[in-house]
Amino acid sequence: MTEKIFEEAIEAILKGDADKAVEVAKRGIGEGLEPLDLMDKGFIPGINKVGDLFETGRLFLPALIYSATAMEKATAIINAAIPAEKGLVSGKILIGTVEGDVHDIGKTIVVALFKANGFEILDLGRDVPTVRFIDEAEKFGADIIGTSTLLTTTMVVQKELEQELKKSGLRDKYKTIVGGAPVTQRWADRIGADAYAQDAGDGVKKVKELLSNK
Ligand code: B1M
Repeated sequence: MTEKIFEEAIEAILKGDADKAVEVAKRGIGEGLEPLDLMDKGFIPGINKVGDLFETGRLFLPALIYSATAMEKATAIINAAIPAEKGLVSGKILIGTVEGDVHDIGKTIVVALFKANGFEILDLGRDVPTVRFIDEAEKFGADIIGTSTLLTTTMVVQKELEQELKKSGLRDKYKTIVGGAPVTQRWADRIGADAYAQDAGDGVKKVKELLSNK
């Protein structure tokens, strides 16, 4: 039963069928599935398959866009259903996808889970210039600046943020966390970020650690 709904989610994303993706997301939540389970075992494997087909030239940009739209709509339903956690920790997190990159599906899942854990979030969206991360962090009074990137070509912008923070004498004022499919712990260490998270759940764990060491 549960396996079937995961398969339906995968298929809806592969077909780029937004109506079906929305219907499956609503049905799954309605049947009491854990929102993040439905995401991790259904919709994410679906969009990953789409990415693989795109990379190997078996699926083209228009189809990728249909699948992405279906994924965005399903993600909005799932994010809204993530339950608030108990034992909340306080902290202000500024987050966005770096300049040059419009991928934001994963980042919005991270934002939803951060919110569910009681953090105060300012989401700057996608394609965010480095200088804006810093200006907004100052205005918001952020504790943590989080950046997401999905393109190997824009990973360097995460490094640019570290450099700009240092240049402006603000590096010690904030903790930084980096994420996104091509990002690794090794990359985080190399650029001097304070933390790396591989998914939304890991992100919550890492920001809690960062805040307790602040
Ligand atoms: Co694009 N795309 N895309 N794409 N796309 C990738 C990333 C790609 C790997 C596909 C491929 O070729 N296999 C490839 C990049 C190759 C590379 O860099 N080496 C690629 C490309 C090439 C492109 C374009 C250049 C295509 C073109 O125009 N020719 C273009 C880029 C435009 C630009 O940004 N300037 C493009 C466009 C698009 C769409 C707009 C169609 C759409 C995005 C829609 C949107 O985001 N609103 C899209 C999509 C959907 C994908 C794939 C298929 C799926 C991405 C996704 O949503 N994954 C992707 C292939 C792939 O990644 N398998 C691909 C699901 C999501 C839940 O996972 O984002 O990894 P993810 O987030 C995870 C973790 O990474 C982590 O937690 C999340 C939840 O678990 N995480 C964080 C993420 N951010 C975090 C931040 C944190 C902590 C954890 O703290 C701050």
